[in-house]
Amino acid sequence: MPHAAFDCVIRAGHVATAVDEFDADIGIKNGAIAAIGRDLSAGTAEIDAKDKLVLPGGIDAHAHIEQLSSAGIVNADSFESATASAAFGGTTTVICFAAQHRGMNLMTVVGDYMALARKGAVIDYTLHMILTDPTKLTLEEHVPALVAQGHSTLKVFMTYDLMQVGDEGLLDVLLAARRNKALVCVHAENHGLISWMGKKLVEKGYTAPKYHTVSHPRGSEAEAFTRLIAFAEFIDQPIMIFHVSTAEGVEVIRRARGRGLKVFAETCPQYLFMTAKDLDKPGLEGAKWMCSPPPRAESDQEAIWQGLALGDLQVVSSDHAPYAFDASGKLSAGPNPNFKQIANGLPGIEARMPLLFDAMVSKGRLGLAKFVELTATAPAKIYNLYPRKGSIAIGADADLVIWDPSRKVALTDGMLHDRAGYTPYAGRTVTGWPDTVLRRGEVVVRAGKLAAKPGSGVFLPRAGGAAAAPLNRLAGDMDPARNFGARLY
Ligand code: DUC
Ligand code: ZN
Ligand code: ZN
Repeated sequence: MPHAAFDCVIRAGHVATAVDEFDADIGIKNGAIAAIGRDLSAGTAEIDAKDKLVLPGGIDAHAHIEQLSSAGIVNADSFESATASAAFGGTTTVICFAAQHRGMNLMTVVGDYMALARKGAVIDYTLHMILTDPTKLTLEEHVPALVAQGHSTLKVFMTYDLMQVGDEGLLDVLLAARRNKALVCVHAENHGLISWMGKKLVEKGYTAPKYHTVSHPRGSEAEAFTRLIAFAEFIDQPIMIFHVSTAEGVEVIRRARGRGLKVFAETCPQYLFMTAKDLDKPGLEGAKWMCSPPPRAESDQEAIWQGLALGDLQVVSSDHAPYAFDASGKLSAGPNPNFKQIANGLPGIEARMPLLFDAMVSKGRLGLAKFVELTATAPAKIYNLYPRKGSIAIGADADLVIWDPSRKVALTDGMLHDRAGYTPYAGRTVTGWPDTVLRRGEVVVRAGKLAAKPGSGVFLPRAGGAAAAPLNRLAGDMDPARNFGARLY
């Protein structure tokens, strides 16, 4: 019997990319897309996608997995549970973190997270390296060595007592990134404002989870974005601003991009679908909706949607950071914590794509092509995974989601596959859900069952790529031609 031309054919689906939609069969060979056409010859396996959409597997570019927090607690998920949860939600690539805490050796940290991922991941992965201790050793020896191994994003915090790097540390990291052609991702909020407000609120007895939102004044975001962008322009280093939550923040980014700066920006479902009012619950219940920055107002949601529509923001990631509602997570400081003692973060790796599909396609905001762009193609391009990931094209990895656009799913606590034990979206019904998910041509989810083995995900080494390339618009004080010859790069 002659060999089939394809290992698998996905037949008669409605294929969508960030630019096109068409009815076609997709032929898969050796984990990659080998043919897109009508009436392709038979594959060894066949998947009927009639009345379904065929979409690129999602890329979640911001997820905290098995990560140790500065307070010493670990996220509820293992690599296995987080990536399985991702796959059930239609995500086939994740960018998670290797988190250096102060005093830690970055080489060891990255090695440790890589070992965890290698053991557990069921989808493909790559890392952002969190730097909280940007010493000379870290920046001049470890960062170059790790970038050469394919770890080409550095992440820094401008807030959190034990994580923030301060203005000089931020400049040091921006400069190291420029030297190594890496991108810098930033959690940008004004530390002093948040720290001061947190203390004042607790001092006066305002300790419930809802006061977490008040302790992160909205202006702390625009101020930090403005300072960060000034520093990035000064060093001539591209940046990605994580989890934009306010209208003013969007405005600052729009102005910077209008001046031609390489400022990329991300938001998350919590800033599109939740508001500060979600934290206003009896007792400690509001802790389940606590994340930083906090959810804001409906007017911010609208401004963020507009920012996505106009391209000021390019990516929607989950910022998955699950903590169980018990002593292992949200209540780790005891049964009666004030909001400052409660871990920040929400589960979201599985709900990200369905929530966005429901809003963008089923309810019609921005449409199917933009959904694909925000959830897969744009993160692939910015993080230099494209064209291997993020689209449906000949030669690309066969990371494909066969999506049922009409399936209605009521979200409830416990129905998702992460280990938080709750979803902040419980009570919502979404229309559209992933049916079958393939990663490099292998079925990883089918009929509600996981079919992939732990450790079957692979590491995706990345260089910085086009997004991380500087503009070569040197600030006068950094330009030897204009600073009396001082060479600072
Ligand atoms: N905020 C962060 O900065 N990281 C993880 C989760 C969160 O809410
Ligand atoms: Zn953050
Ligand atoms: Zn985060």
